[in-house]
Amino acid sequence: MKFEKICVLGLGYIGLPTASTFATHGIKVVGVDVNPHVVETLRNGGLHIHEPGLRTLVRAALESGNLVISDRPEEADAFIIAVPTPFYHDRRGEINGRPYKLADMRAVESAAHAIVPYLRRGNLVVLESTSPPRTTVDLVAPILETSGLKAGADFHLVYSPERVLPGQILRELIENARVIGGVTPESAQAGADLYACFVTGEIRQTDATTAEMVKLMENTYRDVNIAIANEFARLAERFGVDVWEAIRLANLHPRVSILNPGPGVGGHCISVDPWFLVETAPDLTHLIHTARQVNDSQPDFVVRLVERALGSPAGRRIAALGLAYKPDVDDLRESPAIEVVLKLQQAGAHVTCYEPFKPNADLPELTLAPTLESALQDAEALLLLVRHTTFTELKASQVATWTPARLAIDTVNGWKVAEWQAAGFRLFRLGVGKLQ
Ligand code: SAJ
Repeated sequence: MKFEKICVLGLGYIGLPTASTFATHGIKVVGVDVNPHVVETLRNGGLHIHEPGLRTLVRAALESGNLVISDRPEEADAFIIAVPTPFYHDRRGEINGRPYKLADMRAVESAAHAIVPYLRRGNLVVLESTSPPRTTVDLVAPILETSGLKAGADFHLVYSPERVLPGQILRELIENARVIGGVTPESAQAGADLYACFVTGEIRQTDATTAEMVKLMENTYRDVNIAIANEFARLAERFGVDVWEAIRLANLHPRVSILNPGPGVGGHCISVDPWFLVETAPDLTHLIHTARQVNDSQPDFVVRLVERALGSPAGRRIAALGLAYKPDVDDLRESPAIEVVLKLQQAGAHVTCYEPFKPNADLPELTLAPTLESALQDAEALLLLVRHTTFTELKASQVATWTPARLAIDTVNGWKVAEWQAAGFRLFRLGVGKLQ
């Protein structure tokens, strides 16, 4: 199938890079967002999100004339839905007394409804948003079929998950393998034809529900792997073992690859997607549910670590280093670091935070310092929460000149014990649990 014009609904972390990449590969793209601020910002040459290389890409797409920004769809050969699928904050399911989160699919529903007036025979519709299994066939197809056209017969319908890593989106969008799940083999072929326009990774065709499962399995596998690393960290502290050393040694085994413990799992993917499986089959997802609970409780574990290192946090002055959900990104969504800080504040600590990627973040509940030096100047203890390169490359001897603190609590194995000891610091590390 040939594509001259497509419409991308949702211009966030996935939709905007996707729309821009199609545009720079010669396809006319209408990028649609329902948020007037997003439309306005992009039309004025601005950017509402941060991702390395994105500014240049969006500019090239707009300047080529192939990308236009709009608040509503238009007739096109293909429609791509790339809207958020968060979970409800005010609604919960429950199984055997254990609560679980519920997916909020309203943005997908309204994007599908928005396509209906423009849907024509022979069109392709792609859902990219991470969704519970069967969403394409049970939720999206029936909405699109209110047009009078039948999915798989009159128009093609596929699910194709995005799998890009924040921080490396532009490269991974092109190079990663792409899974295309069609409601019919012909739909899958149409989807494969579309992405072949820029994807250099392998393109594999399957059915829509398998493609949905694949996406959820990938992120769930990672969540469970991190949960076991976090549980290993707790065990290591109990047994007087250094978990980082133990994991390094275990990973020498050719069939073992344990991920890293830390202050918890954040972001809008790994901490969200496993719930889509729990919600749709709560009776079959005991392990997945438990892994989520382990990772969600990790900020509490860090607070207890701080208490063991410092005594009661009440009245203590702590400098928290890093607020992003993971290293070397500016994204603060669902960040465990922020949760740790809020919990310490609730326990009475005075926490000054420094986030190098967003020193002026709009976080009214937190105290943010504009520079690292100012965050450290009155601190009694340093608390490393994110393994940003700027933090791991700090010279301990230099830090010692900026702060009266001589205690450093490291939750991400970012600092070398010998170097910090030589600079006069004692280190208290997560997964070790004693002064070093
Ligand atoms: N984390 C750990 N320990 C680790 C690795 C990560 O605690 O060893 C934490 C991070 O600090 C962060 C969270 O997990 O808080 C998630 O970070 P991440 O880098 O594992 O993943 P995301 O959420 O940035 O991106 C994931 C990726 N999925 C997989 O690697 C299977 C990405 O490819 C997906 O496209 C993305 O989710 C998504 O959009 O679904």
